[in-house]
Amino acid sequence: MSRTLAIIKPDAVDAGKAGKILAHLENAGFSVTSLKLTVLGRAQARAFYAVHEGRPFYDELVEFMTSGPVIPMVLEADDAVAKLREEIGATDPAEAAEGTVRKLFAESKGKNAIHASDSDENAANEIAFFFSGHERLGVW
Ligand code: FUP
Repeated sequence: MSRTLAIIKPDAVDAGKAGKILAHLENAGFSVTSLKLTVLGRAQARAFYAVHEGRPFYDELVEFMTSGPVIPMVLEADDAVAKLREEIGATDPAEAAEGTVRKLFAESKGKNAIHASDSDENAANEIAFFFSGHERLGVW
């Protein structure tokens, strides 16, 4: 078993799709081991996406990710990082495979419903970014 971080993004939360996305992920075989609803501040969003700083979509991405509540969660499964990347589909929903979260629930490449960590190292850092101490199941 391993863990990864997912974030249901503001477009999906605002559209009332969070429950359906959560059910989709549970049906796909993930266990939710931490979860919260929160709002990202500007500095937090900039730091979370620091790897994209300087790219043309960066400011819009930060603006979008701070535009409303997000739902970060820790998901556990065998090979969780790769499994979740497969379940969410391509960044642009127009290119995402049938049955993936982005194909089913995303609006556009920018407003694409869900984030998923792309490596075990990033998963560990991103989990620590959102959840600390007793918020991380198995840590207390
Ligand atoms: P992904 O790992 O699929 O979430 O995609 P990236 O890490 O490449 O990009 C992070 C986020 O930046 C995407 F979810 C949406 C946004 N983005 C754009 O808006 N336009 C782009 O061309 C690329 C990414």
